[in-house]
Order: sequence, then structure tokens, then C-alpha cells
Amino acid sequence: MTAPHPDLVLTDEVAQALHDHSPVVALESTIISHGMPFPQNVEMATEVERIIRDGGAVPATIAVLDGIPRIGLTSDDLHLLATSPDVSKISTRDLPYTVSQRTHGATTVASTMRLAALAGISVFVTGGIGGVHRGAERTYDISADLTELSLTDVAVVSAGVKSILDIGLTLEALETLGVPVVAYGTDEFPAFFSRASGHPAPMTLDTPAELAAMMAAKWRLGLTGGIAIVNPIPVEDEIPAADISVIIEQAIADMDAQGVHGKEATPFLLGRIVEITEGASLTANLALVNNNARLGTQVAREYAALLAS
Ligand code: PSU
Ligand code: MN
Repeated sequence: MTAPHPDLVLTDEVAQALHDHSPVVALESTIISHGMPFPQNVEMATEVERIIRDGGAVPATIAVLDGIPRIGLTSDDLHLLATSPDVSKISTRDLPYTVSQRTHGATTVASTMRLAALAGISVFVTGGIGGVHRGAERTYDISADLTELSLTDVAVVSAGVKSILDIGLTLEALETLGVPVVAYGTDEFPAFFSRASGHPAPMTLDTPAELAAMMAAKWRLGLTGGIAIVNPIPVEDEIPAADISVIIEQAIADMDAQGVHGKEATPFLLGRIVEITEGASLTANLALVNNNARLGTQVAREYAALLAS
């Protein structure tokens, strides 16, 4: 194995696991700092790490702290990310600024993918990925998560995309970028809070072993870039599409009324949805992240076993 990049700082646990070719699962930090309120954010971050360990893999939550890209965090680090106003939301383009200015950054899907790949981690679990925003024909707001998925060799397990985005255009963009989108155990692309989106899944696989085999097949062929594994929220936790769509319309109207745009758009919408639902959306969000952590752990184990065979 090639040594991890010298500018990264890994916890001993993560370094040992990578050295041993044991399964490691990356986790992002924007979801902690800018995706959920305190204290649910730190509880979520702690719980997903526990689920991954219980499942037989090592969790590696990723952030930039004091300018240092960190792969694996302590509980104090998680608490800082969950509470400090000094943690900015950083995508891939923000990495050089945050590192050279020695500040704190919570990494998005895009920047987490890039740092995970530099560390040698192939599986990454999150809640939802960014995509093409509604109204992108006017605003050009397309998440750099899509660009990164086209470039970086990491499989990202999410519950699909929220309908704060234009799901159809997001799927078109992923197709153009050459990113495989594979749904786990369903023929329909999942819409985060709801299992249904009205859009068929481009591909379906039913087992973690098949997902791992697809990762290996892609990268062996030299097809660089990520894979979007989309895992529907469990039936008992979902919010019906009709219920959440009214709430999302309201959140978008509030955003437009306040002139919020750019990198603030996604955090604003996530926060408004929690406010409007008086926390009910948060319960669903926590459930789907935990569900993704269980799947991601199994995929990481299967992929490690495949590489060892
Ligand atoms: N969607 C969610 N929760 C999140 C995010 C998206 O349901 O926390 C975060 C992720 O970190 C994602 C980022 O990478 O928002 C996308 O932001 P933007 O749309 O500005 O690229
Ligand atoms: Mn954006």
C-alpha cells in the first residue's frame, strides 16, 4: 500500500486499519457543522461511528482543523465541529485557503471525497449528496459534489437527494459526468426523506457484495471517479413525498425572500426544514444516516475482502 499523503493527520486507529487493509468508512463534517442543529449533530456523529465500529469497520470522520486535514477525529473534535461558530463549510475549492490560513473547515461531500481518496479510503457514508438546485437555469447553482463524483475514486453511500434540488436534472448531470448511480434494493431513485422520487434508478443492485464488485470493476477498468450508491430511507422512518414537498416549497420561498444563495443555500434550506417540521425531519434524517452507515460498513467489508482475495 502507498503511504497516506504526508499533509494528512490520521488517528492511530485509522492508520492501523489502512495499513492492515481493514475496512475503513469515511464520514463528512458539513453534516455536523452546517447540516443539523446541536446537540442532535454531535449525537448523530457519535452514533454513526458506533454503528460502523459495531459492524466491523473503522470510522474516519474528516475535517480540517487548524489548517490540518484530519482523517479520524476525537470526541472533542466532534464537539468543536458541532458547536463552534468558527468552522466554515468547505468544498474542494476551499481546501487550499483553509489549509494555508490554518483555520477550521467542515468538509462537504466533495472535499471529504478528495481527502478520503488521498488517505486511501474507498467508501464514504453521508446523508444526502448535493446536486443541481431548482432554478439552476437562472442561478447556475450546481453542487461541486457532482464535479468531485466525476473525478475521485470513492463510493459514496447516501439516501439520494432531497427535493430542495431538481432531482431529474441532478440525475442528468450525473449521467453526463459519467458517474454510476446505483440504487440498493429498489428500482426507484430515493429522495432522502421519501423512498419514492418518481425517477427510476439508473441501476439496481441487491447486495453489498455486488456493490463492492462494481467498485472493483470500475476502477480496474481505469474508469476514474466515484460511484453514487443510493440507499432508500427505511419504510418506517420515511416522510411521505406529498407531506415533505409542501415544506420544501415553503423553505425555498423563504430562501428566495431573504436573498440567500451560493454556499449558504443548502444549509439555509436544511435549517428551515427542521424549523418548519418542528424537528420531525431531523428524526427521519438521523434514521437514514444510520441506515447508510450500516450499508456502507457492509460494502467496505466486502470491498476489503475482495481486494484481499
Ligand atoms: N444534503 C443534506 N445534508 C447535508 C448536505 C447536503 O441532506 O448536510 C451538505 C453536504 O455536506 C453536501 C453539501 O456535500 O451540503 C452540499 O452543499 P452545496 O449544495 O453548497 O454544494
Ligand atoms: Mn451550491
